[in-house]
Amino acid sequence: MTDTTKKRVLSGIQPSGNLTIGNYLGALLHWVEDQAVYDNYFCVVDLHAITVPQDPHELRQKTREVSALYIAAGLDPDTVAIFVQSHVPAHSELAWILTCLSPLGWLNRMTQFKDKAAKQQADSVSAGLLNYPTLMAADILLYQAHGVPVGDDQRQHLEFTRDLAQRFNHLYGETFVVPEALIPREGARVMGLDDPTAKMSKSAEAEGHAVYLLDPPNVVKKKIMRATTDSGREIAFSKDPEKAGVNNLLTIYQALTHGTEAAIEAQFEGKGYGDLKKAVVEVVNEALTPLQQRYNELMDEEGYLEQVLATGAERAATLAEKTLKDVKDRVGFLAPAHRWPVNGSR
Ligand code: AQP
Repeated sequence: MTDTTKKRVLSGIQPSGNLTIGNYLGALLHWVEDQAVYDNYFCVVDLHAITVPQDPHELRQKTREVSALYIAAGLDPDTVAIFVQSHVPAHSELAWILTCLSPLGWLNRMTQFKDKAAKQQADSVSAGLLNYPTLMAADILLYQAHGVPVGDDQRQHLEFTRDLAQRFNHLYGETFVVPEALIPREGARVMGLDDPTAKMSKSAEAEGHAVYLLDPPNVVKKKIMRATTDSGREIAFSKDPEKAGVNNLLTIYQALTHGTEAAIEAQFEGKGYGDLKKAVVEVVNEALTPLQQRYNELMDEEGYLEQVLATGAERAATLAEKTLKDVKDRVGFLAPAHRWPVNGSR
């Protein structure tokens, strides 16, 4: 049931690869920690995933995997709506309407588009990749979400969503809640272990780049112990690009232990980078072991995930359809007089 006494949040993750501890620390962990505070809607954004090429079999498999990881991480499916984006057609419908209101200049400025487009041949970049932020705006605005808990890399897309909501409200009258980005203080930008100047990303292919949520403890250990650091000795939070590797390890440690910067620096005073890495391995495995256990149990329970996703989509669609109906009315679409006959019966 929708809880009208609480502020609403919506967020999602693309089933475009193996979820990383970046996705966990920047997003999922905070969804779980704050789920009692909000009225929660969390989707697996498969429509977003196809903005770059995906293997169909793998996409289906990853969609189940990411859904199960939401629950394994601690989201309670009895109170939180967990659903697959493409199961609620209103996302695509509102996205088209908003596409027609999105200035090309705004879309062309998005750094994620520029980064992802640069990794592909110019003539194979899809219009979907350019329109990614419009679809994301539709996801959020459909649910009249007050807050969107995301990592720092999504800040610009949130600004875009706010601008678009204000534009629509200005043109057609107050329709959408203008949402706030809820970016965590700790873990908002986890960097690659192999290259701490680049964001940790599930679609990056280099070995040792990311710790995945389903990595076994020995793999976690190997990846973290090999993380790039520098030739110095000082263990301190720092914005110096030379110290980005150590800063990244400290960031991961802080996001999982919630200590202050000063307390963590004091804890590692006089110790070496090897000690820091061992401590990070320990806290990461402490978080991942129970999550993986629950994940395996869920995947063994036949039909459970499907039932959670069906209930979640039903709950989401009720809310989404209401907003979409209002939007269609405001832009001037003629309301259908009746529903099309089902099964060919007239
Ligand atoms: N490195 C990160 N640090 C903190 N937060 C992160 N997020 C992603 N990477 C980091 C947050 O995870 C959520 C889901 O992201 P997404 O799957 O929708 O897309 P993304 O931001 O593009 O994440 P990836 O892992 O880099 O995916 P690919 O490689 O498929 O593009 C978001 O809240 C994001 O901020």
